Amino acid sequence: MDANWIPFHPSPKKPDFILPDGAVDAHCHVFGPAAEFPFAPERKYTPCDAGKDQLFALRDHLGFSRNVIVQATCHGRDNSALVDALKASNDMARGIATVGPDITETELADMHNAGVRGVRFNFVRRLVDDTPKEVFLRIADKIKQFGWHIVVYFEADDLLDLTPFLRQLPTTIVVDHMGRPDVTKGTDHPDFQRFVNLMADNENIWSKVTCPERLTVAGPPYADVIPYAAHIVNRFPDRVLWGTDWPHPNMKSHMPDDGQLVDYIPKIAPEQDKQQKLLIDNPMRLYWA
Ligand code: 0GY
Repeated sequence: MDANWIPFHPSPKKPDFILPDGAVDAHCHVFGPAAEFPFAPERKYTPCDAGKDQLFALRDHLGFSRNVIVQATCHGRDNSALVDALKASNDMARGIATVGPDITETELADMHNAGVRGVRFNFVRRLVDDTPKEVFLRIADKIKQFGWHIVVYFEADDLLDLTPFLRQLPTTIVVDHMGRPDVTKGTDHPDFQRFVNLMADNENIWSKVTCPERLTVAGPPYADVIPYAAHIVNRFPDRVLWGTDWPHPNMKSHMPDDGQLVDYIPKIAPEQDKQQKLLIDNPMRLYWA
């Protein structure tokens, strides 16, 4: 692993918040293990191993029932570690893959049978090289017949430029980490309001209210991020997802305790009906229907 890599928390606490039966961790990854699933040559980072057995053990420890595993950029377009985890999950995991424009219908069908339900388009420059929009549109055209959706990851500063492209996508779109707002600006700031308006204007756009540990300036327990996530949950309760982001790639300031992250959930969704939607109804509709 990279010299400055911070490995995932070795012994997260048991959450104080008891997750409802059937809760879905809708954003997490697997890394390797590299001996079995080598990292991609074009990767921008080399992480520690964090395989499916460790992910499933964390799921059980925290009280989740299911996982949605998102292909991590360190594996490039080789989705083998992801598919292996899905096949081992006993139907308790779904996946988001990364594919190129030359992916065939047979390859997509095989991934669908393994549990893949979408692709990720990544615009974060420190993670991936630039992909032309036409390439993404070709991929979108191929995957839509499978009923898949598209997960997009971008920085807040890129939202304005990306909006016309997002409007062109033919599927449900899930935005990672609320579009990464700058939490020093306030929820009324035009930048965050631009993201809120994007969701208000486009009913096919969902948001993961994830990664307070990435967005925070104050640090744990992430009080400075709560108003942003609570705002999105309140306004769009039927289009939000929550996940741990284990094993937390590229964290530089600190490594979160995953149990403490679960304790953050009732702070952004205090009402039981909102928790039910966030943790069960929404991810089940999108991934297991
Ligand atoms: C995340 C965030 C990051 C990394 C990746 O696939 C990835 O490498 O998603 C990041 O570095 O911000 O969602 O896990």
